[in-house]
Amino acid sequence: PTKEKEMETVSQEELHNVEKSWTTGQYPEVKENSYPILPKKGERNILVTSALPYVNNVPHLGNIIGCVLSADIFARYCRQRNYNTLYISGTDEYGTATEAKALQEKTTPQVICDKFFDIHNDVYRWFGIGFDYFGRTTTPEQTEIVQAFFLRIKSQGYVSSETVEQLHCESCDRFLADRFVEGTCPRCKYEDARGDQCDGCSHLVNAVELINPRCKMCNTRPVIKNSIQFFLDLPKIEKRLKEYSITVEKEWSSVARAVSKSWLRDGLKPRCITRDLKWGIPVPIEGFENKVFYVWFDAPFGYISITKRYTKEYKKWWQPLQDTKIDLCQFMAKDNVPFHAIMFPAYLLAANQNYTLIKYLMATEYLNYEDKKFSKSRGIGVFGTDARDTGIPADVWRFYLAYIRPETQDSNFNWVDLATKNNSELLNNLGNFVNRALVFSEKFFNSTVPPIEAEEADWTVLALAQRELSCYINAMEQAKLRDGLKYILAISKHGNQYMQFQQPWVKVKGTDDNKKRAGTVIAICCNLACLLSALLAPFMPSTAKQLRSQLGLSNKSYGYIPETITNMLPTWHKIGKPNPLFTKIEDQKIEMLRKKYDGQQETNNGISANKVSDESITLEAA
Ligand code: MET
Repeated sequence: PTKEKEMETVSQEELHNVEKSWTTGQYPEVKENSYPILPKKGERNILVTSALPYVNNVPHLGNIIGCVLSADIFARYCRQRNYNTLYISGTDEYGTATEAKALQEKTTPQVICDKFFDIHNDVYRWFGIGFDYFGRTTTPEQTEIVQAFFLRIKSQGYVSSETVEQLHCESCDRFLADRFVEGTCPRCKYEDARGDQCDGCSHLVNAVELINPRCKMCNTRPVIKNSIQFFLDLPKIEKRLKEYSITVEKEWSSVARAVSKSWLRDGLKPRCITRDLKWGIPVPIEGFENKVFYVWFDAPFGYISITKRYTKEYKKWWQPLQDTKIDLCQFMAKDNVPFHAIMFPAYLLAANQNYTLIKYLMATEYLNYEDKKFSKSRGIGVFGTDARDTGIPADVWRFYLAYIRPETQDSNFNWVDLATKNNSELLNNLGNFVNRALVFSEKFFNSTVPPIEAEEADWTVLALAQRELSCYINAMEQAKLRDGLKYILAISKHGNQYMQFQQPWVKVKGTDDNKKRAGTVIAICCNLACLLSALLAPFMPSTAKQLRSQLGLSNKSYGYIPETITNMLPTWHKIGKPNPLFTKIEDQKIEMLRKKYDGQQETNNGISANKVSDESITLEAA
């Protein structure tokens, strides 16, 4: 319960409960996973995905916290709770954006995909994202699954065909996807409107209505031609979609629920799922040889095909036996919600083959950068490998991004705030607490955990920690990661206050009884440090590893995340060598970094900046 916490008092019941769990509770190990990770009957099985990033963009901090990092923190939490957890993601490689990028760089889409796949992979690796598998959509598995799904959905009566008007460039001999055509906006007469949206009045544009349309590649005037396309009959599936939605949406993040509700309220219309493009999955129907599937038809199946690349037993996750329950948890930014709340479930329901449907849709709002929008072309914001170049450790980035995660509204990245949070929360609060606990054990008790004879003050700090722990679990189960992190910091704050009040460094020099008291206090603090190492691990895995090695714990696991506080370190447990976990970030450094990424600099990492690759990220979604 996230109820407001009373001032630092605890009830008799809380004291009693924590004493009981401390003295009788068992502390389990985290089970070791062996390949392949598969769901099991009667256990909690969690399939975690993050939206598959478009391959033509270099991800920025907002993309990272919106998708792969949030999903990673959640998946790590699940693993430390001993849930069977599989975390997959990969790059989304088809579609016009890739084709446009290839044209611009005068190369083939495949070359673009290979190059950007490596960039994504590098960036995520550096951020410590622990995918069980990071794949891509340009695989034979993807083609096979998408084509088979299409045929199946068609055979179930959910696909129709219709003739649509499209712009065709005679000189390039191709139909022009929206982003390949420009012209005058029919509404505001702005001359450089794109085929999907006008930058002059920011209204959506229908490409065939542009005045004086011109092909972006050769500048000639395209003609209107008819073309036949396949449509998904969403109205036909609407009722089933609504029934399903009602059962799951309660648990979705608020923005996800709002978007899904408004789509269903407005009523669904048939959606075109094929395109006259070259770069995509071919439509396996006679007469449609020159068409491919729309990228938002193929992309969601990437989750399935990437799981198939991971294990040939992928159906155990996607078409589980009746008695095996799978919780599919999908992470994304809000612009992706319609495709996961409506489209993907519609495809799966239309197939009528008991596919695993989304259970938790964890969408975030947007992250701004110093009150502006991230823009690769204008050099605003931290992109790709920039974070690594700052010299700030990946874990500190992870911490700060989780701290400002746009969970309930858009949020803002701010350099000064990053330094403040690092210096106050990590260094002075958390780092200071665990370091003092360990240094006192080293200095006064020969690096061991002394025996505990707990009194009311000790039970009280444990009861306070228990309160935060319960809130932490509750928040994390709902992927409220930002809250989860704050409960961790609250535990170390209680720890610091307790230590400050008990002054073990004074008591250790007093009478025998005083010495015993000091021992108890230090042992309690070491135990809290141990608890903190487990709770922190999803957010800051390498810091947690260091802390666990300083605590003298094997680095095989990050530690089980318990629901109730137990004694985790036996009496006389030998700890390792204490070392500060965090370093101060100085003002000058922050000032330098703030200047460097505020749009004044040249684009800096060798990836040519351009309009198509960033400002139009959401266009495919339109
Ligand atoms: N590529 C999409 C995006 O980056 C997400 C696809 S998820 C199946 O918005």
